[in-house]
Amino acid sequence: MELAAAGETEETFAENEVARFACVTIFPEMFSALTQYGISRRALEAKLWSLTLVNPRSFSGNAAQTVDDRPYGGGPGMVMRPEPLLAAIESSKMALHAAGARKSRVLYLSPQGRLLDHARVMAISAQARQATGFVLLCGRYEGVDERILETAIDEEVSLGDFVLSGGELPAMALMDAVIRLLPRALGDAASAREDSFAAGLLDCPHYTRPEVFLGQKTPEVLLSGDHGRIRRWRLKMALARTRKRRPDLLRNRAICAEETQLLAELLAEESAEQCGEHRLNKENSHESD
Ligand code: 9WO
Repeated sequence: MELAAAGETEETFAENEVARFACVTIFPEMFSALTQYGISRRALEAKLWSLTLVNPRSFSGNAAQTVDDRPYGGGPGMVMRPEPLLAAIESSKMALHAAGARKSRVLYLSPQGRLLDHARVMAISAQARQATGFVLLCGRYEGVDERILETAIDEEVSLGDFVLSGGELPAMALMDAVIRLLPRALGDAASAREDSFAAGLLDCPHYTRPEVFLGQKTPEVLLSGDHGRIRRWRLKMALARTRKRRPDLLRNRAICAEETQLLAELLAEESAEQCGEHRLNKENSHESD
C-alpha cells in the first residue's frame, strides 16, 4: 500500500528534505493514526515524508497466509516465521528505493533494543534527509525468529522498559518524532517551542486563559510583556524541572553562564525555602508544647 512517494509530483523538494519509511506489519491499518491525524498528516500531504506498508502475509507462501509458527523448544505463544519477514523486508527496500532512497537501514522495535532519545531521533532524521530510507520491522506474537535479527536487522530500538503487544505503536512514535524534526513540518511557533528538548532540558510550564483557574494564578512574569524576563523565567523553570526530575540530563550537558546564574538563583531560593520550613517546624513544635 503506497500512501505517498516523494518525487515525480508537481511539488518536489530536494531529496535531502524528506524522510522515507517502510513498515513491515500485519496490521497496516493501524498506521492511519500517523497518516490521518495532526502534524504527521499535514507533513505527509506536503510530501515531506512517505510511507510504504508491507504486509508479510503477502509473502506467507501458504493458502492460510500464516506468518507465525510454534516456538522450537516449546512453550506458550508463537514466533514470526523468518521467510515471510525477509521477503517483506526486501520488498520494503525496493519500495524505499523507488521512493528515492539511495540506501536503507532496517530497524526492529523491541524492548531489547538500544534506548531511543532525542539525539538518536536527530541522527535518524539527519540520515533520512540524506536519502537513507528506513524499514521498520514491527513484531507481533512473542517476537521474530532470531535469525532475522542476525541477518536482516541493522539496529534494534527500544522506546522504554515496557512490553506492548506489538511494534507498530513504537514504530509510529519513532516516525512521529523524526517527522516533526523535518524542515517545514512544524509551524514557526511550534518549532520555536521545540528548542527546549533540543537544548537538552525538559519543557517549562505553560499557561493560557483564564488568568486565575481554580484559585491558581498565572505567574506574574508571563503577564508582564517583558520578553527578556519571560525568556529567562522559562529557562529557569526548565532548569528547575530538569534538575528535580531528570538530573541525569543536566549532568551530561554543558551549562552556559546564564544557566549557571539561574541555577545559583534556584539554589538560593531553595535554601531560603528550607529556612522558612525550618522556622515553621520550630513554630509548630512550640505549638505542640
Ligand atoms: C511477549 C511475551 C509473552 C510472554 C513472555 C514474554 C514475552 N515477550 C513478548 C514480547 O516481547 N513481545 C514483543 C511484542 C515482540 C516484539 C514486538 N512487541 C513489542 C515491541 N512489545 N513491546 C515492544 C516495544 C518496542 C519498543 N519499545 C518498547 C516496547
